[in-house]
This record gives sequence, C-alpha cells and structure tokens, in this order.
Amino acid sequence: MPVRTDRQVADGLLPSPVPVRFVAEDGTAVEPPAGYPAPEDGRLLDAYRRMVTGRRFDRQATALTRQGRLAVYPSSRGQEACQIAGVLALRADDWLFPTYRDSVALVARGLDPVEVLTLLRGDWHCGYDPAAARVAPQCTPLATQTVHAVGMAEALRRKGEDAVVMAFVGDGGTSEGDFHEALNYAAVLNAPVVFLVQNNRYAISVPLAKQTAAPALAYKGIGYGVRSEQVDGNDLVAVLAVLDTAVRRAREGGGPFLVEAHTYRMDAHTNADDPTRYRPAGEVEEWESADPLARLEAYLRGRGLLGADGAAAAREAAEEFAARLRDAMSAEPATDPYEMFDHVFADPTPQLREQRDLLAAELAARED
Ligand SMILES: Cc1ncc(C[n+]2csc(CCOP(=O)(O)OP(=O)(O)O)c2C)c(N)n1
Ligand SMILES: [Mg+2]
Repeated sequence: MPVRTDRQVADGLLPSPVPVRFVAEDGTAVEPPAGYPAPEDGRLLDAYRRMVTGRRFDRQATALTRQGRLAVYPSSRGQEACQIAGVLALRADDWLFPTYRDSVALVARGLDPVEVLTLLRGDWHCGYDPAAARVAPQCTPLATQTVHAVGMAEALRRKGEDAVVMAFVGDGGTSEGDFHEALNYAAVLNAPVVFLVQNNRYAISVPLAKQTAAPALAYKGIGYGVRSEQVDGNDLVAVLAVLDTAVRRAREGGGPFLVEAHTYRMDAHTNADDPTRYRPAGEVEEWESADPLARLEAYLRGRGLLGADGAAAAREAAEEFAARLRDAMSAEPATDPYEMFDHVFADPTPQLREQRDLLAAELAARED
C-alpha cells in the first residue's frame, strides 16, 4: 500500500512564515498575503466600538476586585483584538468555548456583564445559560475546553446544523495533552472547529521560551493534519480576516483550523500576582506601542472612517457601560447557599445530604 507522502498536502497545512498582518503598528495599511479577504469597513467600526467598551469593562472589573466585589479577575488588556475578532467571526448560532481570560469576548458577544462576572464573583455557576447563548462556561482547567469544543462540533454536524465551534486557548494551554488530543480528533473527524491560540507570551510567570521550542505554536497543527496560520494578534483587521477564512472553511466542510495570534498580556495574570517579579523592565512599555486599540483607531482615522466625534461617542458609551456595571455590582447578590447541592445528582449521595444538613445547622446557629 502506498504511504501518503504528498508534500503539497503538507505545505497546504503550514502557516505563513511570518504572522499575517494587514495594519502596521502606526496604523498604516500593509500588503497582506493573498487568500484572506479584508473585512468590510462597517465591521471594523463595530469592532472598534466593542474594543473601546471591552477595555473599559476590563478596567472596571479589575477595580471591582480592589473593592472586594469580585473574588478574582484575569485581565485581558492588550488582547482585545483577539477576543473581539473571535466573536465577530462567529454567527449567533455558532458556539464559543472560552477560558477564564475571555470575559471581554463574552461581553462583545452581548452577554450581560454582571452574568459574565458571576463565576469570578465566587458563585458556583457561570451566570448565563450556555445553551441559550451558545457560549460554554469559562473554563479554568487548561485546554479541557478544546476537547469539549471538538465534541460539540461533531455533535452539531451529526444533527445537520452548519454551525461552527471556536475554542480559545492560551499559549500555556497548548502544552496540555488535551490540546493535542483535541487537534487529533478534530482532524480525524474533520470537525467544524476553529482553535484560536492567544499567545500572550506567558503562562502565569512562565515565559514562552520555557514553555516550548516550537518555531511558532501554529506549527503544532501540521502533525495532526490541521490547517494552521499565525497572525499578528494586535492587528484586529488581520485577526478578523484570518478567522473569517477559518470559520468559512470549517462551515463549508474543510475541517478544523488552528490560528495562533501573537499578542501580549499587558496586566498581571490576575489581580493576585506581581508581574514585575517575572517580566523584564521595559517589556510592557515596548508592547504598549503595539496596542491593538490605538492601532485600529489610527487605521480607521487614517482612512477617514472614524473622526474625533465618533471616537468620543465610543468612549462615552463605554463610560456609561462601566457605570451601569459598577452600580449593578455594588448590590449584594441574591444567593441561595443550598443551590450548590442541586443539579449534580438526581438522588444526592449520603455525603452530600450530610453536608447539606451541616450547612443548615450552621446557618441556623448564626441566626440565633
Ligand atoms: C490543568 C491545569 N493545570 C494548571 C492550572 C493552573 N493555571 C491556571 S492559569 C495557568 C497558566 C495558563 O497560561 P496560558 O494557557 O498561557 O493562558 P493565559 O493565562 O496566559 O491566558 C496555569 C498553569 C490549571 N488551571 N489547569
Ligand atoms: Mg498565556
């Protein structure tokens, strides 16, 4: 039996040798590689407004941790181009499988920000209805969402839906076995799933160079037969163009797609660590000059699509959004402590019943 050694098949899976770019750091257009149609101007303006709101939401959420209103918040400042483009590349009936870092994407998807922050507030559930929103709960165990996403993609296809699934994962997550199993099965099943790796260069304090020796994380696709690409993750136009292509291809039966977006986490891993202990001085400042929001704004202004009034209106809307969030989060949440015993077993185990009784006794003693 002949062994399949078709070099062209392999070449067709390979990412571009340098990250795909449409817009340079100063906001001027560059010549992108062929094969990725440019997104329409209206979508870019929409993306800009969502980025402004997303960044303001992110700052507000960090502030809420300082006020004791949130237990923890992993900021995604600097990663907005990835998160917003990821959402805008999807239809309402497509599914998103996010991580703990992707709250801004959920807000861009139109979910209620208070619901989005429910889990990070310390509740036992994710706040929104995953089936209604077609957004899985934000996942903390690294890369487990990637296998869930493949399962969902295969299930949707078997049901005859033409929906696509997008899984977000971090650079650290690509070292997990689950990530590799997900890529393998996605390719074997030809599942309509897009993996977006937000390579923000750190897994908590572990820098990329200590994480992997791969020339780019996008190369992890080819061994499994997954078409892969790498993109400048701080260039919204490029991320959206590449993801549009990846989603369209998956929807048309072309199979899974792996996109590595090169970006940077501007803030700490969460509000609970001090990044100056593991990041060289000056690194953040260097990345500030590649800020995805400033870049998109400069690009839109340069093309005459956005003026001072439009930018001011976007900022004003973001301020109103943040003020509403702050007010809503200042109210004490209505919680029922017994709910945490529900929904796991139809018939609770004796241990769970015992724990429920213990809680009831403790709460009764407090009321006395
Ligand atoms: C299976 C598993 N192992 C370890 C952890 C602890 N942990 C939480 S976040 C994190 C770093 C993840 O880095 P990366 O995938 O790059 O995502 P980022 O936080 O940068 O978005 C680790 C190791 C975890 N949540 N799950
Ligand atoms: Mg990371």
